[in-house]
Amino acid sequence: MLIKRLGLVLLCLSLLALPTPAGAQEARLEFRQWAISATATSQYGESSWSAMQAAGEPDSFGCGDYLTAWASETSTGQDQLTLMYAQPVVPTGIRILQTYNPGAITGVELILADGSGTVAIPDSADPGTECGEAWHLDVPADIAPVNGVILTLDQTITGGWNEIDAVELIGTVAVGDPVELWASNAYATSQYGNTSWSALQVTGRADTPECGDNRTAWASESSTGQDSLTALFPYAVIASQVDIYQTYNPGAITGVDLILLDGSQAPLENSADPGTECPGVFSLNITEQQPVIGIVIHVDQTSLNDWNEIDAVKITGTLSGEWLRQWAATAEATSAYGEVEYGAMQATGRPDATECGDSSRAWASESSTGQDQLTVTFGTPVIPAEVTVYQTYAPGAITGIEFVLADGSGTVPVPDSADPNTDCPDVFRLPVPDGFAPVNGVIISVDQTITESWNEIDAVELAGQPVFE
Ligand SMILES: [Ca+2]
Ligand SMILES: [Ca+2]
Ligand SMILES: [Ca+2]
Repeated sequence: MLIKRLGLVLLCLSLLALPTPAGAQEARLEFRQWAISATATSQYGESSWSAMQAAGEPDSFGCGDYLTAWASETSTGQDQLTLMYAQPVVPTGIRILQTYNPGAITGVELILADGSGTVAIPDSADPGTECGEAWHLDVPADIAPVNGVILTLDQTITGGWNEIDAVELIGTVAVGDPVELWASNAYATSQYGNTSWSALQVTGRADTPECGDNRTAWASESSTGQDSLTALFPYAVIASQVDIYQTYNPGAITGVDLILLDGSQAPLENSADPGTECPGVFSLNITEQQPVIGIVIHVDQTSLNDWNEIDAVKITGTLSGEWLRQWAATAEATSAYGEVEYGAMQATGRPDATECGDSSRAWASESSTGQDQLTVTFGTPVIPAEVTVYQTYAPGAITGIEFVLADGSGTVPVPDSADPNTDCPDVFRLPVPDGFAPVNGVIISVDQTITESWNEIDAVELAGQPVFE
């Protein structure tokens, strides 16, 4: 017995002493982000068409001269647009959204996060992107972490303003790396509206700079409500701090729970708001060294008699690598009502048609009584734990959900995955039983002879344990 134990100890010691095997990759996860700031050698306006219009998520849909995109001072300018990002990543790609006269970008550079300079991407002139479409530029492997992108434009080529709406930096972050994450999904026991003041207003970066009643923050249905707001993060984090951005009547938060990997909730001690300024950030330190996937904020507005509005939630810590949630990256369908509007691609990305109603930003099939399938795929394969389908018109037609196996070997149905709910809008949350192999796609079957109307789908989210290559 003693010899066996000694052997085990020796084995452990020798394992510790072993160098990392050649070719072994550290566990890395894809990380996508929009710029947090932007500057340019010139801009058409201080606010409209300014460089900052190229920061943040896309907000100029289609092709045209939009004041929500950056434009240089002159239509034939030779200019540079520089975008900065919060999270340093090992880059894998850049997505550039141009809304007017594409064709002037002559080169793209990346800014190294350690401040040591820039790296030019070879062959990075615009290959001829259609106006209003995204240009995905692959980045050579083995570039050090970057946190900025520089676009060089020569608009003597286009003879017109090459307007840029948004630039997404795609890269990877290693498990154990420090991260700051904003909530990527949220729901609440009640909300004042389906779009304005909805729980989804808590997702993304803080965007409500002033104290006041603002539709870009979550508010409960009643000004005296006792409610809880659940904010979910895109990755599991070994958290050190949670920040709750409050923009109206702080003081109603009675407690905060952490959501752990198994979905259980752990109350944080001393997590009632002691009195944050308005606007203000209520920061909570976290000492538990375990992965956190979300938080639940409890508010009691009875004594306040007014809405305690919450704008955003941020978590700080290190990437744990045990959980992620992601919106669909690509989509196709057996039919669609339009190629772009109502097209399958309208079901990708985060929800953007949250009001109940017929929206061209959601997928709709060709016929209102069609039996159709929508197939969406995701960037990172996961062992699935939860699927969420955002429906914005005539819910009730989803008859079942299947997974697409990541190894390409086929599809597997999810048991009891019909959504007979006809509330509109409907967020269909489907917990997935254990035991599935890694998946990277979801197939949603609809039978609209049930609803006799278009069961429009705005967004699809897949959550689970990521699988590393
Ligand atoms: Ca923009
Ligand atoms: Ca907000
Ligand atoms: Ca959509």
